[in-house]
Amino acid sequence: MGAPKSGAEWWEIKGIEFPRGPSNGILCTLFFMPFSGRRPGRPTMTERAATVKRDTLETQIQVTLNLDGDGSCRLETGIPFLEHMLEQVARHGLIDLDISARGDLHIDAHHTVEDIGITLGMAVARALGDKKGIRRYGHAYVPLDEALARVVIDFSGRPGLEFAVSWPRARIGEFDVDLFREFFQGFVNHAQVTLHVDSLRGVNAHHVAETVFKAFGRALRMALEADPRMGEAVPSTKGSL
Ligand SMILES: [Mn+2]
Repeated sequence: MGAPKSGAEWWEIKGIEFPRGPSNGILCTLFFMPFSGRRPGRPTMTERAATVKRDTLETQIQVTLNLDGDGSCRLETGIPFLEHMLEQVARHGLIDLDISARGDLHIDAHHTVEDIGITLGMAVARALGDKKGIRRYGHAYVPLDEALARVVIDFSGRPGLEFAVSWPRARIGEFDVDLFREFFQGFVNHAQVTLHVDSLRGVNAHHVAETVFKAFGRALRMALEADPRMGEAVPSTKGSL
């Protein structure tokens, strides 16, 4: 791995190899990039960014993100509708997101969608670190015309998904809507969050999906932002999350 370069601010890059990852038989390599310096204008919270690379026989995925970004994103997944949804997470979560994914799309999009959720969850957990000074809880209601979704998230340290979305149709273009639950389950398991996703109404499946992902981005933003009154405290009476 590269050594830190000279200058007022630099990345410390540590490569950590895990021959066996959280799932059986996968090779999982993490490039963990905590930021050692302080950025002007952000005096209380160190930069929260991470790159995670996850390779299996089914998919090869790399996610780079910055939780304190401006919502810019670069997506290369081979699944256009999922990219449309991930753009919403970046834009409404104000998270910079760079995702490259290659998967066994000749079978179907299942492995690729699930594994992008897993790798995104890992990257968020890595970037977030010890959760000091964050709001921890986030929620959002987002409408799009007739559709309305509510997403509530807790960076609890425990994976839990409640997913109450009924789809007006089985596919959006080529995209199988069953895969959205797989995406969120993968994310939840690896970000270690409690996530409640409810579609409250909607007759257009594209609208339903878009409200869910926009609300997810908004809820993420609220939960991950600094709470000035929390200071350096971990938002739990246990003292850790
Ligand atoms: Mn749309």
